[in-house]
Amino acid sequence: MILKQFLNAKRERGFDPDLLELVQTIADATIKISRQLRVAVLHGHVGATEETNVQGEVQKPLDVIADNVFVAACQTSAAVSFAVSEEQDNEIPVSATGKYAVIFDPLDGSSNLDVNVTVGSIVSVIPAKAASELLQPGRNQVFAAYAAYGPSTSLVLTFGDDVDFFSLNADEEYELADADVKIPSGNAEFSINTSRQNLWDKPVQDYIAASLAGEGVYAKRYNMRWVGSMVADIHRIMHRGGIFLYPNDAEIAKKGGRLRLLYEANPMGFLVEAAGGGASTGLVRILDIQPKELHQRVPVILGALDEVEAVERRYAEAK
Ligand code: FBP
Ligand code: AFP
Repeated sequence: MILKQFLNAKRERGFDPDLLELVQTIADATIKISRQLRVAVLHGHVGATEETNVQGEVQKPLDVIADNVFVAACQTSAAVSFAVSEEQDNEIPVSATGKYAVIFDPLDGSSNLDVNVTVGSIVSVIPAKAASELLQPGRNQVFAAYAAYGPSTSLVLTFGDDVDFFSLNADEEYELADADVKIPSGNAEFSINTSRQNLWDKPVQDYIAASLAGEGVYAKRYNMRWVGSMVADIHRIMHRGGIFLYPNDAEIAKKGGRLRLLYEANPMGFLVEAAGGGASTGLVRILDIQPKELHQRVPVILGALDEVEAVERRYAEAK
């Protein structure tokens, strides 16, 4: 089944046709980005630009290209009220009659681009007609997705009910590869940047130490994986379980965390919860956080529910 047919079936089940059309537009934008990524080296689109974004991060040419693709896609849809991007300081007004805000990280993990390692796009859609409605808790999302640009291009999406995996076929159509995906339990594997170990909150240090000692949730010695692209790490966890952490630590605490709430933690949290997993800061459920600003950062702990709950228990015991 291709995406168009999948969305038609949703239409027959009463989903909002405007939202479904928007989802097709978002999917088409990710196909355009995957085409650009395929030839980026040949077109000299790797390396850095002279520009920095609102986060003070140096932009890669492909950050800018992917951002332009997403913004242009949003501008073709009358259903979109505002576009909010990691790469733009402020929201971009789109249509005065629009009813959905599209919030996105156009190219996640872009430090991987120069070395041809998986990167992604992350998208969140919330009902919002006015700029004053953009700061909503993640539980209000009506759609979230990521595209993983790796050996193949995957689109993983949810309307909050189930999670479905699509894969880009030879005709450049997204084809359903796996329906109603659930994060499996039992995979003794964690994903965390261990170079920050001395900085992590004590509950995270204790949790990882226990996992390495064979005293974690599954009582066996844990394996470690860190791609440096959240999309790639979460995509692996969606398939085979485990846990991803970008926790609070002594250095990033003053910023609130490393990853961004609106276009990284919320959409990934929405997908992971819909796949039966957990999404937490260690102290609170990510999807319940009331955002205060568009580019707010939060600690992020995502993955198999039993693992995420084990980290939360350590935070609760440390109080
Ligand atoms: P960007 O939004 O700047 O791409 O940063 C997000 C991210 O790349 C995540 O995808 C990834 O998990 C993390 O940063 C990697 O961080 P680190 O540089 O500490 O390995
Ligand atoms: P294979 O030969 O089974 O593919 O393993 C090689 C390899 O995946 C290599 O590419 C990695 O660096 C290494 O194994 C990872 O090993 P760990 O599973 O011990 O991290």
